[in-house]
Amino acid sequence: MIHNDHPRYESLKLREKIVDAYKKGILAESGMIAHGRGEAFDYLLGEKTTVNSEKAVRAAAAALILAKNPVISVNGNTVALVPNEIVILADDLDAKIEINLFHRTEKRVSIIEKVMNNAGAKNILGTDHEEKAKIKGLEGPRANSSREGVYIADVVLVPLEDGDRAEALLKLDKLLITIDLNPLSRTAKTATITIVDNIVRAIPNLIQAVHELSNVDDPTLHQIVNDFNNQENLDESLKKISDKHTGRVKP
Ligand code: PTJ
Repeated sequence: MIHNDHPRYESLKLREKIVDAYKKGILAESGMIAHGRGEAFDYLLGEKTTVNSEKAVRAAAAALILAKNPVISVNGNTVALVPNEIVILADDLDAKIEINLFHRTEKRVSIIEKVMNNAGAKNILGTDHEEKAKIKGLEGPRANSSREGVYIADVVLVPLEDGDRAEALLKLDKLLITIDLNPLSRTAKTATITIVDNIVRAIPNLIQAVHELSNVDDPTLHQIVNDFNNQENLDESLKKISDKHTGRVKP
């Protein structure tokens, strides 16, 4: 039991969720390691949403609203931390949710499907009772995508993704949005829009931004997407880390 006056309360609560998700079979073993890496970057970023993340969230929301076929691809870590929020975001955008696992087993897919259904998802794609289409340039189980989902999507939100799949999806001319606390990761550098923030803050911020931009006209939304420069945004995130820890700016 963690007391809420503990200075690392929020971080410890997330750890608890991650361990619990591992015990329930949602999370891959290496999902815990991935979480630890994210945690380290979150610490360096001050465990708060930065201005850069806000900019990326706005661009991501605009791209998702403009999308004809938006898909949210989920893995174990995403489902461990924000299952309900993913369902809200998908409903607001009329987007599909697809399971795509790096460490895929039939058992994990079915557990994750149940968790998402309990969170209110109506039609989960990427399960084992569905015909798949292969993503060019990828090998292994991650290469299989749902014919109704990622395969035909124009905009894909893939939080905590690995670099290979991000590159393969981008080569298929999809607009790729990721959420990754590590601004140096291959995925962060590859994606069209990278939100450098913890997924537990990024998804609620995205839900809010989608609401705020829902009545904005298409040319303005296109402008928001076009004005966003991912490399510049990542550079600013890195600068924020170094400035923060060399005392150049106040936290
Ligand atoms: O559930 P599976 O089988 O699909 O496996 C998922 C993992 C995450 C294990 C797999 O995709 C993997 O190994 O990912 P990587 O290559 O470790 O990348 C995960 C990235 O997510 C790292 O750059 C972390 O910094 C980042 N990350 C971890 N936790 C969070 C995060 N970013 C945002 N919010 C987090 N909570």
